[in-house]
Amino acid sequence: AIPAVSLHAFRTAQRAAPLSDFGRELFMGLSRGTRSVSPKFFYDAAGSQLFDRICELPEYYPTRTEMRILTEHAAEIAEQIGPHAEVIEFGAGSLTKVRLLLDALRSPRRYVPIDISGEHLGAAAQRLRADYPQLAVQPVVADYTMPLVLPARGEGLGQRVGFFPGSTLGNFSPDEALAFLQLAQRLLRGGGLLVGVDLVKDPALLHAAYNDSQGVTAAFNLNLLRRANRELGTDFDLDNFSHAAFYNAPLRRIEMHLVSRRAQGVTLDGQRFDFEEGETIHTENSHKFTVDGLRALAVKAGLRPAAVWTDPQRLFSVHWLQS
Ligand code: AVI
Repeated sequence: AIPAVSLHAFRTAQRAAPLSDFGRELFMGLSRGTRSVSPKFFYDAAGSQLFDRICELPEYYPTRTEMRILTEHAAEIAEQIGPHAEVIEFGAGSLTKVRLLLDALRSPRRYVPIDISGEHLGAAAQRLRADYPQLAVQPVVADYTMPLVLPARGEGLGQRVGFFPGSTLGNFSPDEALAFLQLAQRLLRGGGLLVGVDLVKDPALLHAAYNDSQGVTAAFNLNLLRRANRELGTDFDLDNFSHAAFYNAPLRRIEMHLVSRRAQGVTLDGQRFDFEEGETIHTENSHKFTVDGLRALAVKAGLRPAAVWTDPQRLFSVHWLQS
């Protein structure tokens, strides 16, 4: 058992400890008139598991649809990319998706997953090495929205291919999306970017995808408060906030919010933040694109749209943008 005195010292030290990135960003986000926090903080261990469950939900069509596109058009994608490719994945998310790409390509030589979490990366790399013994797997721990250094090119490598599936691009603001594409353009010169983005569609389908009947998306959204309570010592009462997701048609995006169900106060780092009933914390934007809109954005970033694949219902799109 921990003696009471050291427990007290631990708590005091914890209170005095400087806030983490999450703490700082939440503090600033709660201090603004319109309260918000970046969706990047959804993905602690529990949040990542909830996101994996979202991808399996009957209403959440993007994952399934993108995987079908990658499978059905594997030969054409491989044709565009050519042999001996070097695949750079932005965010070491779904090994399932990169496997589809690696299986489609002719003798890919190197796979470089970039992710901010080294822990996640190491395990992912190990599993892939076991299954693709001919592939050099060289993870890079970095924030891929910042300029970064990739392993030197070396002999015998084909095109350098960026892989950015899942419509993660849609979680950026339009300015951030452009900045990311510009960064990718510089990094991938002589090769290209294979990017998957969700398409504008019947709002009812979008609404269902972000308000699933099992409540997994609601749990994913609320987990942000659970994480804050655990990591930052906040006192959010999870029963007093609810999940809200709706399509903002003029801005072509799903917005996710956490809505205060009544007037209440929450404390972070010694500061009290008051909420009125109905006041929200804006937790995510998920932008939806048209095929032409994405291609125009790519051109603005200096990329050349070379091919696009969609499903028959045009729910989702995968673009090959040459650099
Ligand atoms: C990761 N990202 C593309 C997902 C999306 O659809 O915007 C995150 C998500 N949010 C709610 N459901 C899924």
